[in-house]
Amino acid sequence: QKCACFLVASEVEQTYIMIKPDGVQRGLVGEIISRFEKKGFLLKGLKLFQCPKDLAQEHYKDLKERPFFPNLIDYITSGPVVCMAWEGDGVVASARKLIGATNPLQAEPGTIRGDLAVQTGRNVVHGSDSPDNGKREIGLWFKEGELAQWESVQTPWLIE
Ligand code: IDP
Ligand code: MG
Repeated sequence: QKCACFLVASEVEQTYIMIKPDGVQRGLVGEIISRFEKKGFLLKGLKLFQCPKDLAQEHYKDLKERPFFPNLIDYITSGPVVCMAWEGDGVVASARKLIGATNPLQAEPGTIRGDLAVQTGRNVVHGSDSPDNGKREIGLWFKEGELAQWESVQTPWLIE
């Protein structure tokens, strides 16, 4: 059996989900991963990682003119994050719904931010906002060989 571990450009939609340092420090890693697992998406990549400043700046480059940008970079690099790649049809938009609004006070109960956070500047989790950004961000945060190629035994019970 060949090792089937590549960083492949999958045909299936993928999103980059990241548990931010506050989520790690607050012991919410299991809870947050569990929401995506239970929903039925496929976990393709997962690691605990201390983000360097230049990567945080690249990831959030569209926000670099915003007044909160320096604080955002300090926040994201303040401790380890959990990097994940999740796959499935419609995963980008669905993950954004599971995560909830940027401001946790406006996020609906039942969403991750709605249930687990109170401030925009400490909103525990990131999710890509488009399939193109999903690809871009997975390419930024994961190296070749870090994504797994596998099939879940649950798939026939999730997808008809
Ligand atoms: P998103 O994470 O819901 O996609 P974006 O607008 O893309 O929201 O902002 C990226 C991240 O920047 C937010 O999740 C939050 O951590 C931070 N952020 C956005 N707006 C503010 C703000 O007004 N004050 C502090 N931090 C902010
Ligand atoms: Mg965003």
